[in-house]
Amino acid sequence: MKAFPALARLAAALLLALLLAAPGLALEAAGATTGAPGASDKHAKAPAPGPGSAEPPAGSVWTEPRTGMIFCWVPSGCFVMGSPENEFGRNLDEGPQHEVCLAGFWLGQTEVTQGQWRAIMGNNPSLIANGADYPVDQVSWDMAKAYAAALGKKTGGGFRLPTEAEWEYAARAGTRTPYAFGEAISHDEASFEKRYSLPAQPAVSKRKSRKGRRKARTAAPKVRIWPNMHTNVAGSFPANAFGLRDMHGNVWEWCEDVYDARYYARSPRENPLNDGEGDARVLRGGSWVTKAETLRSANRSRGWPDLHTAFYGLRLVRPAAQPGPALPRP
Ligand SMILES: [Ca+2]
Ligand SMILES: [Ca+2]
Repeated sequence: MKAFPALARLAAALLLALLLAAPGLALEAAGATTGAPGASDKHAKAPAPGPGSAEPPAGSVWTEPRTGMIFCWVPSGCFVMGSPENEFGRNLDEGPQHEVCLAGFWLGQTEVTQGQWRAIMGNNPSLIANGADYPVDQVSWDMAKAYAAALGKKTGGGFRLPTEAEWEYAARAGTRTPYAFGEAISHDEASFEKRYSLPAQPAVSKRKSRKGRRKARTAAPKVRIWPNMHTNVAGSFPANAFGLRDMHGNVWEWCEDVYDARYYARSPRENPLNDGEGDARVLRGGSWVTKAETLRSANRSRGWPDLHTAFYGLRLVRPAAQPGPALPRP
């Protein structure tokens, strides 16, 4: 220490005093030497395709030979998932908005049709059984999973439901507006808000007066038929920038994820999939009977896995031969 020059000792003392006087500077200095984790990859690109597996060109399509099901290539990329707080019809579970990056995948151009369902399962569960080209309805999440597995078994390919993030990325197709077609959606662009009425059920409350109960019992059902109760032929409406049709409306589409209203606050940036605790599964895109705001790209809904209604259908993913979400085996 005796050899340590006085000038250097003075400089070291001055530097120490400076660091103590300015804790922010000390923190920054520490960060600069250790490297804050995650800071350097903040603006990284989407997960790169595996070695030697170049992505198909944008706009590529592939047809599954047995069912004729057409798949559109959805290229790798990043997007902002969720909706801004001022979006009309927004629910709290659409936030916080966060960046998500996905590996590319093939996604059904349309919802699975009744003909495509029958070709693999030998039946048609649809309530609105208007023809082979209409989307299959009355499909539960369990049934959708079984269809994906059966198609894979019969054709030797792997098929699955989209993750919730894949679904929203595909629905947006590069847009940040509520719909892929802009700020609003019209009946020339999607199947929604069709009116139907169930026969009126006498709803008698125990708290009602005797007169009220008698009136309810004798009231004639207001509507005996379900007017306009139908889906549209799959693919009737314009495609989005990825070539996909009916992401907005027609039938709700099941996703793989367990529904969790708070998932966005903790979901990973790359290829998120909520396979955690919970029973309800995610439904996306609204249906032929729901309001325009339910069709928004960011809207999230849910259903029990065995619930099947005339509003629920599906669309399939054919995984690319490259790293993607680790999904449970069917
Ligand atoms: Ca749909
Ligand atoms: Ca919702």
